[in-house]
Formats: sequence, structure tokens, C-alpha cells
Amino acid sequence: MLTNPTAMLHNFHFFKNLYTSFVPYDHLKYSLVFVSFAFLFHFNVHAQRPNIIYIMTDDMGYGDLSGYGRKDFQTPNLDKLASQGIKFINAYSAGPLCTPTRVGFITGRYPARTPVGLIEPLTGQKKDTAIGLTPVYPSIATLVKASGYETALIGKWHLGARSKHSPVKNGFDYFFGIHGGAADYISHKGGDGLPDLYDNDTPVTQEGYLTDLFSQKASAYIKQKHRKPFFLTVAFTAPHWPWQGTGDKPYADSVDFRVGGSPAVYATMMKSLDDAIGVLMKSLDDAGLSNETIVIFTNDNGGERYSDNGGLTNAKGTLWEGGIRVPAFVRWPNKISPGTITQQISITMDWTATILSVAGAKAHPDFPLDAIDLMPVMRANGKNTERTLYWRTFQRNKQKAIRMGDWKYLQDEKGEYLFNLVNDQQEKNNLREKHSDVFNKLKKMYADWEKTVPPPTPL
Ligand SMILES: [Ca+2]
Repeated sequence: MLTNPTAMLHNFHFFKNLYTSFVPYDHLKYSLVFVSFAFLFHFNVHAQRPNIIYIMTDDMGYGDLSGYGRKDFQTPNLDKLASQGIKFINAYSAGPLCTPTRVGFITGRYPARTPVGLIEPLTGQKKDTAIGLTPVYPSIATLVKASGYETALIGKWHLGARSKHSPVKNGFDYFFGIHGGAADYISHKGGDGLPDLYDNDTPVTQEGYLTDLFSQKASAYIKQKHRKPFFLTVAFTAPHWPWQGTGDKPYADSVDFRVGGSPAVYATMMKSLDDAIGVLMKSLDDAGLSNETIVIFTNDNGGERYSDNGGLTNAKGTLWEGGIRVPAFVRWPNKISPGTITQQISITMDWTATILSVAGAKAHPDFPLDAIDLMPVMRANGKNTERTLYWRTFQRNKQKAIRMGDWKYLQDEKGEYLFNLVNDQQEKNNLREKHSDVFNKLKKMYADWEKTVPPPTPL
């Protein structure tokens, strides 16, 4: 619960005056020091417990926001949010596909450490239906809830469709959204043609364009009375296929979700998404919560057919920069300076570590995080931390990558590469021969890391 400092100050003066009328001055002096410390301690503990909103979009390209370079449409609400805080230009997703990245966020660990993270992605087909997240693997929601937060997930889950895998079994007090990887924006059916909209564990039917429904639900959640600080994850399905804007017809059950679309339809999907962010931020303002809420925005993997990947090579599903580099920014008034841009290299799991840190929660000792808390970097004059990050994808593309500082080792189906990403973000200049020492070192480090995670699961 957040403390009102004005009320506390009033109480403090009241008790000070009361005390003065009964006790000698010397005694009073020392007591007041004690009371002051108690006051400051009490105030600080509570002041450090903001509400937390984590927004993750789906399949957005690195260059899909006008603030990250998109030219043919504008995303004013997202750009404004980015400008009110710190913008990461070297942020990565944990994986190049939906399920692995979501596993990375929920567990704070490399996706491959958790069985469901080996599925790239969950398709809802027979072999997948027994797989999903269970409370054996502590989720960020469980940990933050144990630390005294209300928890909610609105949007896409994609970590298992059975009842035992549901968000409400994995630490979320409230869930509204879809279990699968994609849903028709109008009919809310999944790719299998079956309805996929839930309120907690209850299937529901509700009219509305999916992006709008999610923002309306999230807005209502923000505005409702909270007894504790809240942790709200809003996982939009936009701009993931099917390619539909508001007012479009539902896809027929026989039509594949990947069919259709156009740059114009994509632009309307992005506009709806941007409008939804505007609705959420206005709700925070209306509820008077903007100053005591940290808002984190990012995306789950590189862009798809109509995306702008900002000139990066390749796209979703690959470990080239176009598959894993994502927009990311954080707003926390009075804690993070507006208009800041950081070069800090980061990955999905870092948001988990950061959220646990601001919530005063700790990882389970048996499940240590593969992540750093980004708060020290995000505070004024924060120094960057050198990172070494690993990725693997196996089921559709077979690729491996490690980034250490400026360097990236990449192995794909065609060969092995060494890039210096500071000089060559587009990964055009293979330095494998020229810097064979770095190449060999990174390749060895990758092999050592791979021994620490379970082997991949064949399709
Ligand atoms: Ca995705």
C-alpha cells in the first residue's frame, strides 16, 4: 500500500507536539531523532514499492515505431512514452519466437532451462498439449505476489493451454486473454478454429477488437481499487497475424492466419496498438498513479512480413539481429530521467530481474536468474554493464549465437560468423578469419554454456 507523505507529516507533527507537552527536552531530542529515522525508514520502504506495468507486444520489428525509425505511419503514444523515460537501443528478446521469450520473462532464465521453453513455439497441436508452465518453475508473478503485490495478466499467455498451465495457476490473481499463440482479432478463435478467450479460467464471449478489449480490461484493472501495489502484465497480440484491423471480418475457419494482409492493414493494427497505449497511460493519469508506477515496454521477437526491422538482417525465427533485437523503454517519473537513451545491452530476463528488484522480491534460490537488475543503469548517470548473452533456436531454424561486449558469434544453417556489432549492426562483415582468436573464444564459451542447459527437443 502506498503511503501518503502529507498525511504522514501531519501525523508526525501531531505526535511531536503531544510528546513535547509531557517530556523533558534532552529526552525529547534523542527520541525525536529516533522518530525521524523511523519516519524516514517507513516512508522509504513504501516509496520504493511502485505499481509495475509490463507491456509486451508481439512480432513488432525493431524499426516499427516512428521513434525507432518507421516512416510510413506514426506511433505517437508509444513515442511519447519512450520520450518520458529511458530508451534502450540495444535490447534483445530471449528468443526469436513467442513461447521461448515468454518463458524467459516468466522465469527470468534462459528459455532452454525450462521444458516449455524448448518448444518453438507451442502450436496447440497434439504433441504440444501436454506441455506448459507449471508452478514447479517459479514465475515472476508468484514471486512478486509473495512480496505483497496484486498480480494480473491481460493478453496472450502462450505457455500452455491446459488448466494446470493457466496463468492463475502460475501466480496471476487475475487473467483475461488467450491461451494460444494467436487469435482472430474479431472472433477471438485460435488457429484451430476454437474459441480462445478466457476470464480467469472461464471461457467467455465478448464483442470487440482484441487489442481494444485488452486495453479496456487493463484500463479497468488500473482504475479499480487496489489494496496493495499491483503488477500488471499486458501482453498484446498485436501486431502478430492474423492481419486484421478494426471493422474487418473474421477469418473463415478454413483460412490460415498467415494468409492476407498488406502494409495498410499492418499500419491500422499498429495504430490500434498505439491507441491502446494511449488508453493505458490516460488511465494511469486519471487514477493519479502515473508518478508511482513504473512502465516497461518491450516486444517478444523480431518482426514479420510487414514489419520494418530497422535495416537489421533477417527476421522473426532467426538469431540474426532482425530476429532478436527489439524496442524497449521504461518510464518511472522522478526515478528515471526523461529523454534518456542508453546503449546498455539487455535481454528479456533483465526485465524480470528489474521487476523483482523494484517489488522487493527475490528469485527462488534453486532457480537463479540469468539476468541483471537494470535499475542501477537506468538511474541518472548509471554506468553500463558489460554483458555476455546466449541464444539457441533448434526446432525450425538451427542457429546458435552469443554476444559478448561488441562481438557476436553466430552459427546458422549456412555457416559460422563473427561480427563486431558496434561497427556493423547489419552483420555484413564476417570477421571470422580476421579475428580468429575472438571467434574461437566465443565459440568455446558458447559450447561451455550449452552444457548448462538441456539439449533441444526435436520437432
Ligand atoms: Ca512473437
